[in-house]
Amino acid sequence: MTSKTNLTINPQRLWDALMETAQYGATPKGGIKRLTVSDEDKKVRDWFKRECEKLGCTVQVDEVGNMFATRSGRRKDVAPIAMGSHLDTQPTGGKFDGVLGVLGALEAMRTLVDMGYETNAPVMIVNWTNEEGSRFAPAMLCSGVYAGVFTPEFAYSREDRQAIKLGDELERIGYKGKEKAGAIKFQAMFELHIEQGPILEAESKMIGVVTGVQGMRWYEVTLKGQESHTGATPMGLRKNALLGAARMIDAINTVGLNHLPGVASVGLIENRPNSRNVVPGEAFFTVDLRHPDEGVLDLMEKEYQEAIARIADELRITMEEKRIWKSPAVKFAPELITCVREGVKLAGFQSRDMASGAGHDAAYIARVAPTTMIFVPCLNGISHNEEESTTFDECAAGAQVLLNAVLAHDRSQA
Ligand code: HGY
Ligand code: MN
Ligand code: MN
Repeated sequence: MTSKTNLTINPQRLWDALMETAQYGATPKGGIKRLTVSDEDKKVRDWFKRECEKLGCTVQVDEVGNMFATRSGRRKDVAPIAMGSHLDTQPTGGKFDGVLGVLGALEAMRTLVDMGYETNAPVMIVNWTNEEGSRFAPAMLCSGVYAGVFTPEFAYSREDRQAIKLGDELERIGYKGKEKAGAIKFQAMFELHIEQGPILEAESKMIGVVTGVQGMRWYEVTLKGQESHTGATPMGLRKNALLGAARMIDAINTVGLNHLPGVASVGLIENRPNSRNVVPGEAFFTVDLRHPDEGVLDLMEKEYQEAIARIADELRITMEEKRIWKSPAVKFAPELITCVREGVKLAGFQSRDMASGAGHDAAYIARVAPTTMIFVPCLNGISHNEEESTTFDECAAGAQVLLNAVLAHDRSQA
């Protein structure tokens, strides 16, 4: 067994794994549509399980489908050091969001095995179920179950827009495991992820040393007006739900502009009956508010709720609004951030500290174990887009720093 401290990952093998798994849910535009617990997700989970077992890892699955692949270390009496992220994607997702974190961890594990390197603590890779929250809201749902934020029953009950339940889908694809959520322990978690924003690229930095995640809140709004004939209903007598949604969407955008660097977005909208010559009687849309400061988020929430109530009143439509998710701002573990800094230095990359604009499983895991993240750039900061692109060298840099950081933490615990 060697005990060198600067093991080198295999960049080509990592790239090949990224391209090989991109076939599961590949889209004509070069992205990935691998919605959580879909058939495509099952295929990539099966692939991931096989690859980890080939390395001699034990693979466990918990009751909400979270996957844990563990390689033993010298010590049997200490909890593993984990590297985790997610394999599910947005409907028009890219090849790297989440995937780089899981496959970068696999590459780190493959390197340890290749080099016959025995760590002090066991090392683990985690694939968290339903990070995206696109098919089943909210996001980071099953790392949230692991962290005790949601119950397994709540997760099972979540329905997609076709009223299919997450619990039934987990059963159907064979990933409703027998381990209790939260029962499989680890002493720390590092998450490698693409930045999904433009900062690292703009500053020509290879690595983001992530210090925390901003606060995030999701809401659902249902508007009810009156369906009527577009030709025979005078403008002044209409109760137009879609017009209400349009004005509210603009008002929500203004809330974001009034609280920079906060953000406010509407991403999903449904219009009923969606017929070209019917004044829309009903509209449904989702709201996503984020800011690093919880106090400002409270203000944004109040302003948005007041604005939509005023608009509903003006247009004589009814409005139902509810918050379905609140993930408070999170700070990561200083001792793990130090390991990332060591990992960056050993690898010889330029880096900068930054908070994460996007949500990640690490935000919930930080509640139950020391956690931190490592970012690499993505082209033009574009993500949640089939054109999402991170280079061969950037992927390799991230995986190398991930391995270095894990080994630095392992040595600090020895
Ligand atoms: O919404 C998010 O920030 C994450 O991509 N699920
Ligand atoms: Mn992600
Ligand atoms: Mn994402």
